[in-house]
Amino acid sequence: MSGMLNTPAMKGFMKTCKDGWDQGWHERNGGNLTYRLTDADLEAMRPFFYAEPREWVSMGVTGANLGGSYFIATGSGKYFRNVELNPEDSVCVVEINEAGDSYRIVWGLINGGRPTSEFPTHFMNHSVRVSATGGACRVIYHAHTANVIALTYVLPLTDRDFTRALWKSATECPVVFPGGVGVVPWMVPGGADIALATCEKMKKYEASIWAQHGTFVSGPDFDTAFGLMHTIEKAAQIHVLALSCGMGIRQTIEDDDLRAIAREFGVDIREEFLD
Ligand code: 2HA
Ligand code: ZN
Repeated sequence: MSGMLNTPAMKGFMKTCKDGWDQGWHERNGGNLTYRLTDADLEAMRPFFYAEPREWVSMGVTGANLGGSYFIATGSGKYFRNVELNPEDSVCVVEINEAGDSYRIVWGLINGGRPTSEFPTHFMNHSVRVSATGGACRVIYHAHTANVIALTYVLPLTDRDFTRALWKSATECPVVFPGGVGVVPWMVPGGADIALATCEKMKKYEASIWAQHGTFVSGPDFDTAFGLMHTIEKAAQIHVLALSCGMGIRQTIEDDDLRAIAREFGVDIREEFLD
């Protein structure tokens, strides 16, 4: 087991869970994380897979471009707090069948259980992001970010309104997410509807806000995905703090300032969101 836990992918996965817990984003069993293995990850991990994988489980969704891939996933009902303390009980590695419509557990969840309740959502969004990024996307991360959630009670629930509020809340934001963020209206978690609605947004954006629920981000590696989550949540916190002063917004980063940042840093800011 210790060999498995020393593989770079598993170390990165456990660190990300701990970092998210330390941020206060994962009360109880809140949030979920999945990572698509590289060939090198698979080679390093395969010796530790169980001799007998569990049975195939149909996902009810298909990601043809992910047939034959492997993921590390947090377990349904498992706590981020416990991932580092008891990884073999808290997370699993799953193999996807060639058709891309079923998984089976090849390691982890030793006391039983299934991958995260949001696994179909993660899986479909991996499929979308793998297409959108030419194969670069490997991480999908969902967290219960309090300040982002708070803003979904007071800002209009549009991609444009949220993106502009976040971009203008901290100077680095347009550099970190020049493409902006999508907003998914309140929906029942864990179901096909929220999966499909999120996929529509993630065709266009690296990150989406789930109204009254949290944030959903993607990225090529753990640091980039976590950094995106952290940057969005910190921007939301600054906006909440500024509004909480109760004196309105007196001055902000203007649209031409955003254009100037994008020019200076060589990023392609989503011009349709600028006035
Ligand atoms: O409990 O966060 O969205 C896991 C979740 C579901
Ligand atoms: Zn959630």
